[in-house]
Amino acid sequence: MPLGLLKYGLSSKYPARRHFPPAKDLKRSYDVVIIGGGGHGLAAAYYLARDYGITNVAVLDKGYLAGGNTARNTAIIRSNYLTPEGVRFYEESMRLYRELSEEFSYNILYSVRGHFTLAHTDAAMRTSRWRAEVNKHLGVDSELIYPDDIRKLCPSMNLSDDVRYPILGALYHPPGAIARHDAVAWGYAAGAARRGVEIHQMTEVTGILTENGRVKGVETNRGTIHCNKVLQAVAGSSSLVGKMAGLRLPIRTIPLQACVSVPLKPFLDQIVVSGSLHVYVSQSSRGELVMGGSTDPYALYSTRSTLDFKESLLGHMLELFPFLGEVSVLRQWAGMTDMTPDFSPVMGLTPIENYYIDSGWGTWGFKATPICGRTMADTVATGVAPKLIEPFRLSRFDEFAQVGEKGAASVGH
Ligand code: PYC
Repeated sequence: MPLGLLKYGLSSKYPARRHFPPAKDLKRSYDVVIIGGGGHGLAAAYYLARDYGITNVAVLDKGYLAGGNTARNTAIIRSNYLTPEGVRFYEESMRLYRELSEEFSYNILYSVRGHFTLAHTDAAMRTSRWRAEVNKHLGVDSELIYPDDIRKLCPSMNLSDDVRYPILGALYHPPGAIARHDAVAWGYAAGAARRGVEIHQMTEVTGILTENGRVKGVETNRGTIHCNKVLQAVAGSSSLVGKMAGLRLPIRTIPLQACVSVPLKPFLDQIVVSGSLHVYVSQSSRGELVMGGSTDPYALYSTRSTLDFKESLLGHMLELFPFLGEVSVLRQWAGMTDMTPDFSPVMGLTPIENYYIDSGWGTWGFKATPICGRTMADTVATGVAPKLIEPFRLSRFDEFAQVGEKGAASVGH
């Protein structure tokens, strides 16, 4: 061990820098309780403190900070959605993402890569063209390109016709990016904590207290907390927590698995998605291939890894990159995705007064982190959902006003 490091470790003059203040005792009341210490909950706490000066806030998490879907996603950021509502929303999220490293003074490793959604069928070409037109109309950089263009941008991809599903074209989205997911959560957590927000890990909400249709507090494994307002931001457990408040949400929870390879020399700049082959992949700055495919074929509250998933994903990976045959998988894991019938989130007010919801993130919650934080903070502070998230209101399912976004999924379903 280098002597300097040893001296640093043993010296009381150079205490290690803390990212977060030490945990405080849980108080008996707060202005706002946020259930869920993942990216979305932490971002909402950050913007509540920064933009509204609301700092008497407790963020509660039943596990450790950002250890749920924030830790388990594949960190893809894009705004090439299908519906105008989705495109506007994710485009604003990307704008905020680009400023985050500077805003936090903390590098979130935002890396612009370009994003391909490959089309292997005429139907997929039609959807790509449709998405490209909606994107361009709203100022988002996206276009339909053909195999010769793909070859120039990504020479390592197998574009031969001699495969099961030849590539006919792709929706190309140059601003598509990746970022370090835990740095995003830590940046928000540190910024919120610095402003006075309390973050309580290992604090599980076991009940929601309501009176006359209004939220009054939460029960936890560490006692009762009274509060004026509650925001639920618990991807993977939305229906379970919603049920404690008496809400029946239109959500099914389905596992989504992913894996990484051992580190390889850089060969893949872009993010590549193929709906027909059930693959998405990018190469991290460490050289690992970060890969995923389809959701599991059943609803389940589980984060187990399966051989089925790995076998089918890697078979499909080899169709795109046959030279990877000898590469080993380093890690595999799963998250739980809360799917809505229209593949759009559920955000905003609920029938319970002062109880707000950020849920239904399905397979695309990470890229929405900054804009969810901003808009949910606005909603909690003012009691009114901003226009940008109006289309995602819970009541749309009673009003036949769904926002059908399945055509923009990267993940097979
Ligand atoms: O929405 O881009 C996406 C995505 C990729 C992997 C999971 N979701």
